[in-house]
Amino acid sequence: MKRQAKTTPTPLRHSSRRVVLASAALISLGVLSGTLQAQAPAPAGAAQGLVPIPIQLPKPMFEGTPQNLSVPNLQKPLGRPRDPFLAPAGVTNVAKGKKVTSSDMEPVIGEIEQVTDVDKKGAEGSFVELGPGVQHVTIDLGATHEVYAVLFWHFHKTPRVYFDVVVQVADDAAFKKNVHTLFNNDHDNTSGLGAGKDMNYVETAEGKLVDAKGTRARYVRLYSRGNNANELNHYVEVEVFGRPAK
Ligand SMILES: [Ca+2]
Ligand SMILES: [Ca+2]
Repeated sequence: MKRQAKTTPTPLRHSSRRVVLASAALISLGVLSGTLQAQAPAPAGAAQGLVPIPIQLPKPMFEGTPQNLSVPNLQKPLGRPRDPFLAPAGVTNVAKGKKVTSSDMEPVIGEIEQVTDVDKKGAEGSFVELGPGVQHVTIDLGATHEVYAVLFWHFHKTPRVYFDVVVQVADDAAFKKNVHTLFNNDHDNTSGLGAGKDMNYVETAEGKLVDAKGTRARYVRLYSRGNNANELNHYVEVEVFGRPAK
């Protein structure tokens, strides 16, 4: 009896240990494949006919991303280049050269057309400066598009955080019809567009990329409310990656 009692649980212990080891192996395989996927996402998306959108980044004006900015709810820098963003083949920057209107049509510096003029340089002369407080720019894509990503640079000459950034798309210029909010980091609803859960971020030459998930829209609007250096609002460029809706 004593021997049986002693030996019977032994195989159980072994087999449960094997299960634990097998699980650990599976978990590490999962982690490994996750890592591989992050480094080379094209093959994963290729099965669904997805390819990286053709992003061309401007020359960086500073190294790295400083973390000593005293801004609450600030997203940690990724510490490496952003992963390629996948969308259907043929998706391009459909905002290029498109008409832009703004809550401030008489900019302090520059012209409103600079928002979609393809110049993404961080230097003086390559950004438009809008007045203080809540301001927005609205891009008319000219027709309904499937929008996959909105990529924008407020300013990247020096590291800055722009406040209450909200990105919306709609069917009409007045933003009454079929309005979708794609990004909103106005957590306390200062701008009255609803409280958002997105984080503050530091502007860099990579720009801010917002996933638009193929939403159908004709108009794209971006709001901001000054930045950590001054009360003014700036835009270097806004790109909208999409294709005409069928
Ligand atoms: Ca520009
Ligand atoms: Ca706010």
